[in-house]
Amino acid sequence: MNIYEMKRKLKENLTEKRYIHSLNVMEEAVRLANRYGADVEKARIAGLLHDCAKNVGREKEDELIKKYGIETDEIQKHSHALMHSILGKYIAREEYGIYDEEILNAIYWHTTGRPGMTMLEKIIFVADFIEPGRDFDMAKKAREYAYKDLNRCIVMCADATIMYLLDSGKLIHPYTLETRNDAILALL
Ligand code: DGI
Ligand code: FE
Ligand code: FE
Ligand code: FE
Repeated sequence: MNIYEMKRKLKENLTEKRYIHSLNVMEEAVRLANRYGADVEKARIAGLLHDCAKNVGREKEDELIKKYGIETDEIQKHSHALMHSILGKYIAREEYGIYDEEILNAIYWHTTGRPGMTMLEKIIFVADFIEPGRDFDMAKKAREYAYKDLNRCIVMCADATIMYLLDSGKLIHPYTLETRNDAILALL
């Protein structure tokens, strides 16, 4: 599938708002890849497709988890927000024909991050948070650092997510905490 076909299919499968967000993340990811010397074409595809599972719907989500034999832990199972990045990897492969493991992993890890992220994984994690459509305060602050100090920017993204999760009483996945700790350790 070429990028135009991917865009057409994605547009059919996402809400308009989510599709625009995806295009924004794609463009931000390309800018970050240029800045940090990552593979620009991989960043473009991973950015475009990172949320491809976002609007799947609950029933279909359960069906696909079974179909692809996706293994999840207790916390992931109870969070649609966490499941969409995991399921996204499988949808990108099965429905968009993406077989590049680096791209698939960047999609898989885009919500929580993980310790020891690759540059492409960091780029998608950050691009998702700072794309121009995100206009909350923390996104503005993180945007200032994205092109100066990527690890510091990751700390800011993780902090904002953790504060939001605490504030709304949601489960915090250990990966979310590990991402923050790993990025802080990288600053020391
Ligand atoms: O899909 P997007 O909205 O573009 O962004 P995303 O994939 O980074 O997802 C953000 C959502 O994921 C946000 O509502 C917070 C949630 N999230 C991130 N880390 C965790 C989490 N939710 C839970 N329950 N636990 C986490 O550790
Ligand atoms: Fe997402
Ligand atoms: Fe994110
Ligand atoms: Fe996103």
